[in-house]
Amino acid sequence: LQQKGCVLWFCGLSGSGKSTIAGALEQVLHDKGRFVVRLDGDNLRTGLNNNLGFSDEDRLENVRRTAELAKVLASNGVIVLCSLITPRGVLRDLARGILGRDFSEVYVKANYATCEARDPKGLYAKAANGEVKQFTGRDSAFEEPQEPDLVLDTEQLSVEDSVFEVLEYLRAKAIA
Ligand code: GGZ
Repeated sequence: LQQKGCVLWFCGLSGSGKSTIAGALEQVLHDKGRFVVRLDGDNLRTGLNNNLGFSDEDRLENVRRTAELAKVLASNGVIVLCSLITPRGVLRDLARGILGRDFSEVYVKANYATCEARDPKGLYAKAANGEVKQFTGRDSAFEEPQEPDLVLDTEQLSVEDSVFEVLEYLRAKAIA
């Protein structure tokens, strides 16, 4: 019997913890015997989406392609963990429209100052001195999700706490 697929769509600022949480969650779900695929914005931008930048148009196409790919995977029983900034309501609505019932919006919440202090890749420093343009939360808008299915406040929660929250959510939805 094929298990039910789904898409957990992690949105939030660069450095908010999307990829870290998705990585830890992948381990746990894998250990439970589930087939998990991660689609990470930053990674996809080196291949499938390597012709896209950070304009509004390109971000839309980035989200569209990723959602279409996630749809194929989820329909094959995969739990798909997408981590893309997805900075605007229209982008999240686009993904939800493509994925329908399989889609869950998970807001990985940390504010700009927190992410700037973490700055794991040095991008906030580069944005501050103009080396990175159209930087989300600085030159390019980040609209807070209004009705996410789940919020993970990474200023308060550890990675393990966030993973636990997602597992509870999946259990409630009878997915894992
Ligand atoms: C935002 C940028 C930018 C700009 C490069 N703005 O934290 P990261 O480094 O590893 O992941 C970020 C990634 C954002 O790509 P997404 O595909 O997730 O974005 S979107 O959903 O908006 O299409 C960041 C890096 O790329 N990065 N330049 N200007 N993030």
